[in-house]
Amino acid sequence: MTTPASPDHAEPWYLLGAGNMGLLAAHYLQRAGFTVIALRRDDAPTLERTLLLPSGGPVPLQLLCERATPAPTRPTPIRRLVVACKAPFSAAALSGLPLAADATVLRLQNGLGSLDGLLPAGARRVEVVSASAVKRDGDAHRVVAENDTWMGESAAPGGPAAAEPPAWFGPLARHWPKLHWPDDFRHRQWRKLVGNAVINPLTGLHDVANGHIFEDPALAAEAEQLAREADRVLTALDPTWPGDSLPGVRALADATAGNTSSMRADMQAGAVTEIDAINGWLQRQADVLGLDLPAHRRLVAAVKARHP
Ligand code: KPL
Repeated sequence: MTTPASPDHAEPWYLLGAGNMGLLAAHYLQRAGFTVIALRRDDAPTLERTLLLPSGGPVPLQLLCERATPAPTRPTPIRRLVVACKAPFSAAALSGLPLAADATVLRLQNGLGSLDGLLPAGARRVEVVSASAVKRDGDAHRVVAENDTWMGESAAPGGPAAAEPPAWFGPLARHWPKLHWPDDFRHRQWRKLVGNAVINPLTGLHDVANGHIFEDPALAAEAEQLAREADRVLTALDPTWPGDSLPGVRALADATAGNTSSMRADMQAGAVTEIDAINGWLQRQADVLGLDLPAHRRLVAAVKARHP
């Protein structure tokens, strides 16, 4: 079911990164009546994928591809862009892209800061935090869980409250299950960040499922130190940060106990990891604040030593 086109639907969304989460976002955008154009390196006319939704059978997903799309459907410069590639590929993926000076960019990636310095000064960056889970299943992409997704523009700590949602948000939220624009977006984003900063490198380095961390006393102690260090930085950045991340991290590890974290999967595949956008972001904030994060420092070094 799609929504009839309105003037706001005339502007297509371009998609950078047609992986699990990028395809899910493209599916919801299409359901809401938006045209989605995939940015690909090849000359294929369309991108054909299959989504397996929890609520039903296979859903064919067909996206136009940029190089094969005629100019009236493919306006340039690009005014709306979803960035769903892995964080470390952002700079290469965005390089040379004709982005409008006031483009809207939806960032659907783990970690923080991966688009810093890469967008035009007037771009509107909307950050996305999702608890949904999508996995490759043979040739298809299985949506394991359609959980809450939050969008927002993180105001600087101590700055004004986050802005009102853009006009396209309402139509999209009618077709993207459990999509929210919360007032406390930054804290939600940070909670996800801390979860990733504890679970991802520990599961990657020890090659264990998420639930194993709190079953192993040594890993649980490491997790506690990582959460404490993250809280120290985040509280220094924003005194309203509750500073009690460990129970949330534990709940996330329990809720995803059988999962292979994205960093474990990357390390198993010998692929570049998102450590710089996750623990590295915390470390960079700590450096500016003059704080030391020994547990994060050790983990960043250990992950990079295995997969430079
Ligand atoms: O987001 C995740 C990831 O693996 O990147 C978690 C929540 C840890 C689930 O595996």
